[in-house]
Amino acid sequence: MPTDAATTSSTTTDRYAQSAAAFAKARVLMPGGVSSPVRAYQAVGREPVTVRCGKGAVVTDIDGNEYIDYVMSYGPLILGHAEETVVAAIVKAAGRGASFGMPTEAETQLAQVVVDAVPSVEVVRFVNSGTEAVMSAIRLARGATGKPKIVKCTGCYHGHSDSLLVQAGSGAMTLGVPSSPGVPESITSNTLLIPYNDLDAVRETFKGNPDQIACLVVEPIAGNMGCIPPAPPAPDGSNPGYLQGLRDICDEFGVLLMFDEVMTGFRVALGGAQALYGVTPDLTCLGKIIGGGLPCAAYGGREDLMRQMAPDGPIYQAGTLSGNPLAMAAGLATLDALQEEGVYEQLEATSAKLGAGLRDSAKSANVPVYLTRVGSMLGLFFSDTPITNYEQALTCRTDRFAAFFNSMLDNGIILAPAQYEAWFVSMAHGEDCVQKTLKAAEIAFATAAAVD
Ligand code: KE4
Repeated sequence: MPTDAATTSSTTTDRYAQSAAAFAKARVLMPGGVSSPVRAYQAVGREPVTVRCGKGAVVTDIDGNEYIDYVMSYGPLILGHAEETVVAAIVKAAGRGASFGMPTEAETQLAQVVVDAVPSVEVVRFVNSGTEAVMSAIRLARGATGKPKIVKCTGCYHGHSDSLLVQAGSGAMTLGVPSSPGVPESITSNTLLIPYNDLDAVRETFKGNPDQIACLVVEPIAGNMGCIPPAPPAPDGSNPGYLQGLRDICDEFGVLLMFDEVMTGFRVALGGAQALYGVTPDLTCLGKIIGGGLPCAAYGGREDLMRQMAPDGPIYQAGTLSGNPLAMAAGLATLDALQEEGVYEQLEATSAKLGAGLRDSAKSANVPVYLTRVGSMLGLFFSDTPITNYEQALTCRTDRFAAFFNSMLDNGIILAPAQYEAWFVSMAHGEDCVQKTLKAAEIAFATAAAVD
């Protein structure tokens, strides 16, 4: 288990010597030394650790430091690192061949699991990343409706395809490039932006663009500006809640509703956020967990829409490694495990204890935080006011987050290195992990509180 850095004798720089050397090499060969920007730790003012291995809830860096991990690869590893049944399934599949470019039964088996679990999905297509899933689903929505415009929420992140890299969350928000250079105005002019959790803005945008909008794409639980749940129904019934409100307004204006459940799919419930909140979109994008840590994502939904994808229909999308046997095997093993009795209850119990402990610890340290949680997805905002959208998220004390992050890392807890990411709890996180995390958090909140 993680060493308690507070008691280690070596200095922190010694503790990370191998990672520092490895990162220096990586930076020579790769932009920022990383394969995805957020991993470069620029938002927390230090160099990243380089990981050697992971097992269960713990990752070990190349200096031998162990960390309880709440990144969990940004969501896929809901069973924990190197889970035995997933590893065995991958090894067995690899022995039969890694890729064929021909149909395999594993694709049909995983498709059946997805169709059975996710309420909106009647037909599904596998791709290799969440970016690809959302990009393809947007093409389908535009092709099926003949309308050019799409609507997205500021702060939501739907991957890095051109149409969607507009006021995007996650790494784009962290690095201050929510709308990236290199994306032509001719493309982004068809992307309309609205604030998250604001139904009036949806209605106004739809009214202002009659018969122009193919779909509205949304993270049903925003997980890329921290974790921001959808606004609940008003107690007096005056407002049906954000997600049901989106469903109603999309129906009123004939706009397709697309849930990007790349992060929430199989995370917050077996059927994702749409099952949890009882709101069914027309199209759904999935990723992360359905690949069990290997590259796999999917888009699916109403059969009348999905049948318009080639080769059934004319809308084109393809991929050499789509539905590859290794990812199918890892995904099947993962989703099989998630169908066991009591899995989501265990995730809920562990996450609730962690969330309550963090809230209490921050209060004891007199550092204002706004903590959110939906199942095993948590958000910890360094803010003294509630955070319900992108504009509010931007007011967070990212300096205090950085201090908190660095103290947690030095004390054996590794988080996503950005205020605008979520925490992920897995089946491998037990009581011992929670207690060690809360012990480290006491120190980290005190450190954050000292940042004026
Ligand atoms: P990928 O292309 O990274 O597989 O998926 C893009 C994507 C789409 N939709 C949602 C809701 C997502 O959260 C993501 C990716 N999430 C980020 C984490 N916030 C990936 C981490 C990274 O980019 O390194």
